[in-house]
Amino acid sequence: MFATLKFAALLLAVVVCWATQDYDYNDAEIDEEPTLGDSPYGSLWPLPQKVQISTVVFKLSGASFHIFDAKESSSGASCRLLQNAYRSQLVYKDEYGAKSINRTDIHDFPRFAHRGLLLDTSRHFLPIKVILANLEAMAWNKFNVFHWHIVDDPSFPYLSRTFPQLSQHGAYQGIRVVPEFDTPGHTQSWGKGQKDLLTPCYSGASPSGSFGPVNPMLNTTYDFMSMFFKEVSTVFPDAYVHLGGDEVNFSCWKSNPDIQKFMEQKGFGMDYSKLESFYSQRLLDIVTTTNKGYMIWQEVFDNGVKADSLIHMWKGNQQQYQAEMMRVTASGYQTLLSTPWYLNRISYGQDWQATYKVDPQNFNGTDTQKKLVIGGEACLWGEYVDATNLTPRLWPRASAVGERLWSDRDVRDLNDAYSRLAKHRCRMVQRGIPAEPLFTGYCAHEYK
Ligand code: CP6
Repeated sequence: MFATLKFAALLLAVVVCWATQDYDYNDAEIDEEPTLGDSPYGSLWPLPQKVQISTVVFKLSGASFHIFDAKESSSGASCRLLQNAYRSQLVYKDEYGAKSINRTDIHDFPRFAHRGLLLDTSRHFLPIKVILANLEAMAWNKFNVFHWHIVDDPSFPYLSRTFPQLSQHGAYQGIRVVPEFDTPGHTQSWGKGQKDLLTPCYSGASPSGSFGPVNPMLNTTYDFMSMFFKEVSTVFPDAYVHLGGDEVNFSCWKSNPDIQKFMEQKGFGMDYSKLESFYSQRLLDIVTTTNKGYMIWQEVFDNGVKADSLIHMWKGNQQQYQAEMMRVTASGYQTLLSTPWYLNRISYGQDWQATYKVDPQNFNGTDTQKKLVIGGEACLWGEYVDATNLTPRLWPRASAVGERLWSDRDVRDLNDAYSRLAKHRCRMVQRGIPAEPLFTGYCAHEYK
């Protein structure tokens, strides 16, 4: 084992022994002033138990240079960690650019087995990213125990599966995660791993080999959904799941003779939206047993499903969605607006302005109805978006939705918003979010 360590540490030493650092600290409070000259150990940290860096330098040629594990080494070629260490650290360039290596002997092991660091996540919220970054830094400093002081007087961020109310009431507010599992349409990917879940489509009298929406006539479908949503309800702590329900294409159901028979039995006639509602109602009943609330796209309401749910608007032009919100709230349902906030749609110009002008409560209805509008969501659908363009397409356009959903309804002066948003966008850029520009110009931080 030490042979392995020895070799790994050798590689490290090779790198650090020539690395020079600028030291810059205030020595006013230090009694004994340390010498600020270079250590013979460069920047090695923590110092190995035994290290001998010789002055013997080997010049390497790419053609003849090979790395072998020590005879006693148990690592072998499969050890990723060492392989990476070899690549990054073994060879350095001298002042003339020649690849070089110092002969170095290191014998290393930890003095103590428990090398811990305590972090406190109760006094302040610590984003996961920050915790992870510090675990990484712990590894650089050879700490091996993260002592997580997770809860205390101020907050309870531990999510207990057994006592979820502890974190529901005791944690600081963060960002809720509402997962959407969209069915019965938009489910082609489910069919690959779950036999008989989707409806086989027919071409004339025989199956065509393609599949349509979830098969609503089989009991196995509902057994599957029961088990699936039971799991989902425990994985995602939020009180809501989004059940989708949009854009169900009836052509496959229509083509299938078994579905046709089922329609007859149920007395649905030729109205396939009744079949869709049959499915939705059973799914909603299943999810109710998991003690979750649910959100659904507006079609489920349009099809007359009766359920205590949150209706999510996404379709139509302004006049159409305003009329729909009037109907939905008149029926007593809570609603969320997304229709005018499809940020996946882009156009040449300052399209944030139209986004900004929207008022989700601007429809014909009583005060009681308006109160049922609990907010909205900006949507960035993914057909034309991946990691390369997501962030600039989203920001600062989503900021306009953010202000509309946060600020008073009277905050709607476009000139004022432009000036603040341009600066806000620069601030995001400065913080590492590549938000696109609103228009021509530059950020103050770019010419400082
Ligand atoms: N996927 C799913 C989508 C869309 C919807 N549902 C969608 C529809 C129209 C536009 C963008 C996205 N891609 N499952 C609608 C809710 Cl413009």
